[in-house]
Amino acid sequence: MFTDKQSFVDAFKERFIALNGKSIEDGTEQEVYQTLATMVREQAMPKWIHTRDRQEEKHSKQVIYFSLEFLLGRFLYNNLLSLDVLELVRDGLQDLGYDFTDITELEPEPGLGNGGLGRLAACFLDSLAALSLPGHGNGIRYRYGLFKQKIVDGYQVELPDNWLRDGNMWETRRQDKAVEINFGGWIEMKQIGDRLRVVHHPDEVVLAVPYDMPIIGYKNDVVNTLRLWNAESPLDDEAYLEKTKGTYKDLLKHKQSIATISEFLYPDDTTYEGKVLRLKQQYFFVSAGIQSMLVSYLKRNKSLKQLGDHYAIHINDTHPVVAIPELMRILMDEHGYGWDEAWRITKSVMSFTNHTLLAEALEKWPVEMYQRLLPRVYQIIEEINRRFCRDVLVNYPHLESHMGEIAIVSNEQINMANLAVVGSHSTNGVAQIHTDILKQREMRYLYEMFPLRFNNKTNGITHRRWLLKSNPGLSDAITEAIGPSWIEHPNDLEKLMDVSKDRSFQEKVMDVKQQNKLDLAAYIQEETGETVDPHSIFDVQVKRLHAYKRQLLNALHIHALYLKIQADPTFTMVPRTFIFGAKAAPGYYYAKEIIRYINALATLINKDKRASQFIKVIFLENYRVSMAERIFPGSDLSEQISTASYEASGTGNMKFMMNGALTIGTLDGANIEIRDAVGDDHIFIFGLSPQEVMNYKKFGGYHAAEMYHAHQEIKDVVDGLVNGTFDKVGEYQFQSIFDSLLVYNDDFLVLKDFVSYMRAQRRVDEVFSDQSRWAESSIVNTAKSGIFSSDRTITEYANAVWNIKPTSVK
Ligand code: 4GP
Repeated sequence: MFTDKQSFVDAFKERFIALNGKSIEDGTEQEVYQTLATMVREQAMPKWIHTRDRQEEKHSKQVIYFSLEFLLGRFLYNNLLSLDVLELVRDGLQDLGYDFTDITELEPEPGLGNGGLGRLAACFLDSLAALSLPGHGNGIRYRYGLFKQKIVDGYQVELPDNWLRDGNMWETRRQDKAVEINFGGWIEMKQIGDRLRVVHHPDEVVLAVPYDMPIIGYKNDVVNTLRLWNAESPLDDEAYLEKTKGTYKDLLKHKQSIATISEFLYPDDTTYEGKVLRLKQQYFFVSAGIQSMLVSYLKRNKSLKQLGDHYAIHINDTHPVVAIPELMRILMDEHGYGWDEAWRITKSVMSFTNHTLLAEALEKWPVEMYQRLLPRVYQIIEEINRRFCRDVLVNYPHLESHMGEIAIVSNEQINMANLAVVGSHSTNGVAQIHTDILKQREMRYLYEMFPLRFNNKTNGITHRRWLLKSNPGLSDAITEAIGPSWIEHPNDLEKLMDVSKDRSFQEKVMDVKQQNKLDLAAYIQEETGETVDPHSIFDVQVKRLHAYKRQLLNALHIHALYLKIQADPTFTMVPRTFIFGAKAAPGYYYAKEIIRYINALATLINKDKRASQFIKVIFLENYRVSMAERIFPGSDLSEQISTASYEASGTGNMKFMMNGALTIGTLDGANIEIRDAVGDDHIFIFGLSPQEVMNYKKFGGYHAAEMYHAHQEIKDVVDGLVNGTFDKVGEYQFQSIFDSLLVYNDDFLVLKDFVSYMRAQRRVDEVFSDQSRWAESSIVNTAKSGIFSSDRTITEYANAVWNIKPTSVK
């Protein structure tokens, strides 16, 4: 244990020798990182055990957050912060001759998620621990996280992310807690004693071995657990050969086939592929998570009747929905409960969040695949469906004609979202508008049947990582102005409203922003070799690349500015640096073409002497959590420009806002709530409303070609995609983008919103030219961002969905 700088330095030297067998003078930075992480772990271990003991002792109800994705980012810095030893470690390392930042950046980044949904899960774990709530994560220990992105001649190239190569300092393998998972095979009804029992004879058994990671609460001694499962062979090698009478080659094949279950995170956040393997992954971590939950529950309780008073399972999107029939199976087949009792218990435990309305992401599984891979689970799904349909016919006969839409099994497919609603006690959307659309459109009939199950929980972000850690300059300025209470009570940021018009505070905030922009400019230089003007507006769009998020609209605006600069020798504007970061799913051709377009614009413009005086375009490759931490603090303008009604919530929008960037955005997702919080004067809203978009989608009436012919500016940029403009810089044309707009009638209404977007951008220029006005808006954004802390979101889930209470461990 270390409590001050000197005790840390002494302990460090000792540990370094013990771990590395050499003195610190001969050490590498990697060894320094590993020694430090080991020491931090040791500091957390007793608290980890203590937290578990206290939670058990107090019979605290626990929530387990089941998620196929946890986009965690690095731990070291946050762990030091939470353990309240950050300063002394930083100073101690300096005394030892090491740069703290260099050391923390050696930590491999667990990118075990695609985007919003996975990052939200990570923020939730942070808030659960910070609020002393008994809440843990359950997921997969992917050997490879989300791919690493390289841009080669404008094209995205994917490389594997071998994040475990040098080991993961935060995990503990818990072999003793391994459980078996059964796949395939056949089902038999067997008389055992006086009961007829279902017996499953699987044809593949996989061992799920948990690796636990401590989730350390902010200065409260709480340490919760993220349990990630690794797939392994249940038999040791000799036993396998003995049992199967196979050869060594068979053994290797068998091991490889099992290992693939926890090998890769699927690099797609809107579609599913590699179907069987993906289904295996889902069942694998869900069954393992439920089994291990029941093992610890049954240590202290005999009956499972009150399971719902002790545990909640949260189903993060449709991926873990198989938890519902799996818990039913265990309750009935392994513990002998009857259907009704098992159903009551299951519903009391389960709750579900939907994260997107995109049809391709609302999973439907072929019946045949389920039957083959999970024969018993499928039987249960079929029975749930049968009872549900009967209920509809008896109690809601007018819904009979909609049966295909609301049934759990229809058209030879299992509708996982329907199963989730029917088999849980709570379904929520992630922003008010998204929940409203779920209720009124997407799930209107289920809503009619179960109105009380539906509720909204607007997303949030952890202000500890996204402000306190990533923006120390602004954090200090805030604390100086209003005191430190905001760190524990983020709503106190509101106190900044009192100083939003104060000139000296405005200057302070703008100085901090300028310094952050200089840092970001230096990072851009390092990453891309481009020099950017730190006094230009840093206009940033960072998020997954998807047509509905409309990076294209942003790119067309840049293209239009370029054409204006070319055409008008007297043209002038407030200089802008357009910054992008985005990964496209490897199989998503169109998204990759947009990346190529942005990079082609960058080549065209950045090389052009005159144009680059006004605008520059930067595409930062391999956008990830650690990069995001460097970008948000240095951003002026946050691009949240999805087609209204398509973005469920967004969370990047909240991170920008908290860091004092102003939003240019559509009335979509949580942008609406951001607008409501800051007021119209402090945000740039443009474009169609959600209702207008939904009307176009439902009734038609939008003709992209009309926009093209009516506005010369639109015609010029759209033509620019294919008229040889990019030949100048050796790039190919962008025919598929051109076609998406004009031949396929612009699904995401990019051209429809173009003029309004251009106008909003000119308003941005105007406001930015008045630095005091901009500063005030920036302060208002930070001041109003407290409600977007995930502490607020988690408190709402804890009270209204999970019914869990803080358990102090001090
Ligand atoms: C995302 C949504 O697209 C985003 O709007 C939301 O903020 C986030 O979930 C968290 O709720 N969805 C996904 C996905 O990442 O894979 O569906």
